Amino acid sequence: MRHRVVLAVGSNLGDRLGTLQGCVQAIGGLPDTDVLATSPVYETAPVGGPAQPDYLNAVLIAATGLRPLDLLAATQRIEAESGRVRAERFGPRTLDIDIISFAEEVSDDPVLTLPHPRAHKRAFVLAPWHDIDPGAILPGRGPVAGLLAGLDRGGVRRRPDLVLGAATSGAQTPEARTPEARTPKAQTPKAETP
Ligand code: A4P
Ligand code: MG
Repeated sequence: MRHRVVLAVGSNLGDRLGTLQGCVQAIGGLPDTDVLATSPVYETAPVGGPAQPDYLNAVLIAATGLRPLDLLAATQRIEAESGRVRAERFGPRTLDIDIISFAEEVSDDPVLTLPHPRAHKRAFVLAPWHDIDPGAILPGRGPVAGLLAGLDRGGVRRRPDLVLGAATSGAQTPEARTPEARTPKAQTPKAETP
């Protein structure tokens, strides 16, 4: 059985857009997993932590047959493969993947807290999520539209010039063409099984 999951991705080091595009490909390449939608890309002022560069943030909606902890392990492996070093909590990173929601699950397990314990107060998560699913509900918190209406959206700017493809061979954008850009693996779209 497959579950609908919402993932928030962020990067504020290196080739940010190329890393996020590689992440979309890697999530779509996980066993029994398809990326159903990728949000617009936002450039966002860092929240918390030390002084650090602005982030690119986006949200993915996926369907997966993986169990929650197996999905977490897989996303942490993808983070590590992006060159992420866990130096400092809330510090700069090449790639952060947060599991915002996993079906309707609610859990206060610190290893995997569901929904993500800070998602409801983060415009850099809720704005891109709302773009691709205006009727979304954050389990235990309510409609994303209502949560977003109560937040300050300053410092969260849409970047229409930066586009993530769900299943393409790479985004053709100035940032993706920088020398450090990686060429994401092409992904063959898979039909979703009921
Ligand atoms: N963990 C528990 N629940 C979850 C979940 N739902 N999804 C545990 C993912 N991980 C979860 O995470 C620490 C531990 O959280 C993991 O071992 C996992 O078992 P981490 O990724 O190693 O460390 P972190 O990211 O520094 O800490 P944390 O608490 O995940 O930070 P956040 O909440 O992810 O915040 N500002 C802007 N503008 N954009 C950003 O993307 N991101 C952060 C990081 C701070 N400021 C930001 C942004
Ligand atoms: Mg994190």
